[in-house]
Amino acid sequence: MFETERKEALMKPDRRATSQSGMGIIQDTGLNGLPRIVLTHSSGASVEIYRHGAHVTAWKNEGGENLLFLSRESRFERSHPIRGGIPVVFPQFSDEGALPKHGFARTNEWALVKNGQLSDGTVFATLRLEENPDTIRIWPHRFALEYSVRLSDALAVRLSVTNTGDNPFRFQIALHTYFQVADIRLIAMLGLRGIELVDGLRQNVREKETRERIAFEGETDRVYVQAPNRLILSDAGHHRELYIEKSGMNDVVIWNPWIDKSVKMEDFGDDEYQRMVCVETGNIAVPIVLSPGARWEGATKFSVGSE
Ligand code: TA6
Repeated sequence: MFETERKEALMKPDRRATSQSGMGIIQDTGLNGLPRIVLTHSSGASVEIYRHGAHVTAWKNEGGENLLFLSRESRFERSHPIRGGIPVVFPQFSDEGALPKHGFARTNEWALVKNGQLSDGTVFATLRLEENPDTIRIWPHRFALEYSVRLSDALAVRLSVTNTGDNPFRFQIALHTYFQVADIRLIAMLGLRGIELVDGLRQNVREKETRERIAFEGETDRVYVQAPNRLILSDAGHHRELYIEKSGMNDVVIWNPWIDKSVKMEDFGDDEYQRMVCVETGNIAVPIVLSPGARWEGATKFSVGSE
């Protein structure tokens, strides 16, 4: 599919505004004057992407409801990651190394390198980040990250990493996706029974998940290692299910800060834990080692069904 995108994009002009029937792409300035890309699909669905961090901040259905969570306290500042949406985590997950937490991809400005519309009506934008003096200073490797966001009746995102340098490097990578839910106490994660988990709240103890329906009753911060490629987030309060289908990404993280952690987060409302959950897809437990010239890619597709 992505090869098709590459070919078809070459055929399509690069539009700077919406094309016929309101579909297509707009580039404007969003909050705090940060450059923003808005993709609109013929169904009325839309996606907002800030070039700061290649950060998807909204995935709106035809009714205009944001299916992703975005904190009302989020700081749209170049020095700070946006709180909510889909943060891109690279080359380090969390504080599992010497880099800034979750790495530097989410606090660098990415370039829009391609956009267009496929014959099936899918609209897409591709963004790119390469090494720069700031990244080289803390992570002495040359790389090219490409991030393709495709909107149809689903939202599909694909990440690729190319080692453009002369030495191998290792990295972790993840899409740290925040979903908006009606009530955290009424949701459940399905499909993780039997999967090994690493519990970040219990000194990273490892154990097998025994539950088919995982409810959220407190702070939750767990990595599921080698998780199934298709998972379901049941959002009973909205009478809907969110389907998460990953490829090339081994692990899944589920996270909710709950009450105490929410109060400590200055870019997150004290009560907002009730209306969000993170379901993250990526390669965390086993970092990837990339040889010079080699390329890795992984993808995740999000879609919605009624419950
Ligand atoms: O993905 C879970 C996690 O690592 C949690 O431990 C929590 O710190 C969360 O990420 C948010 O991290 P951030 O740096 O965005 O505040």
